[in-house]
Amino acid sequence: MSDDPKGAPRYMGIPTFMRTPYTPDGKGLDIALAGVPYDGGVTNRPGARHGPRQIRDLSSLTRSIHHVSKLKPFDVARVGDVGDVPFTSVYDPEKTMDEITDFFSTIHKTGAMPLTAGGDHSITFPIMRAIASLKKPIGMVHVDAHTDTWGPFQGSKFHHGGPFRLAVEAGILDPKRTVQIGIRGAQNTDEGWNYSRDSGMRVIFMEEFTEIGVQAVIAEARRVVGDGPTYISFDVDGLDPIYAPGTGTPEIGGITTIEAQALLRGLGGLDLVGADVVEVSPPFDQTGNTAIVAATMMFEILCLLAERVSTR
Ligand SMILES: [Mn+2]
Repeated sequence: MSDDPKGAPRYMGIPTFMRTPYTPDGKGLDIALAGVPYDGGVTNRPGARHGPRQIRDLSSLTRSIHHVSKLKPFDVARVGDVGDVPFTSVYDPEKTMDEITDFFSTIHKTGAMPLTAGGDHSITFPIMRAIASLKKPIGMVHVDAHTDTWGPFQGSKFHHGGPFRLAVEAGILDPKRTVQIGIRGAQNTDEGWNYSRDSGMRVIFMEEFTEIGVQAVIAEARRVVGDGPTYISFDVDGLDPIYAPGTGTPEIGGITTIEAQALLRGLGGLDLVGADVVEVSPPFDQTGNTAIVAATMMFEILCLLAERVSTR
């Protein structure tokens, strides 16, 4: 929302994402800010179901002019908050996934691009189902500590460690146009790392990130995704937990916030089709800083999407 200095103070009113108008049908929007309050897919510490509400609250700090590009995203694109996926079956993961796909299909049909706040990372597969097709599989820039390409766990494939294996198996995510950035941390098996590598994904472990630096990572990400349709999925656990402690499965030795901002700013001009920021868990976010970080990364991504809208 335009930050009119004569307008109401930013802390007032009912919180929507970045103080944009609540637009539940998505009609007339270029960019739809959405919430998916679901954490039934976590393998360890829960709480990400409370992410959208907390990010909405803290995103009231958002202002209207990007300080580097000087872009005014709310002036060049129509941006609104389409609300949360209205769940009816949160105890049934498969039905929950279908409800997420239905919600984003409705938005996709209006022509709006979704920018989503999670929720745990299991929500990205059903979002991709809504905006990608077998005819046009999408590529992805994926920031995360984990590849999220693991197989079934505890009898279910719909957990937050597996969305991108599901998307590849469904034929809607092109692994050869997928780059995973910031990967690190010990695992109990190596099958997820192996799946990423063997399917053709470009995996940039944190050690390589540190070695080559953010500008080389940007160049490599752009080379991998090319000029085809591309999704950005940003897991806050890709960041070092000193910047984003409020998350379910933190891993030390991660990306800094300024590196992540530089990385996102380096993705301008790609054929972006949507994005999400996931895994903010407010119960582990005592200061609210993780939600501020997530809202700020959403603003960085919003500027990319708005630039894309303004040039198409
Ligand atoms: Mn993840």
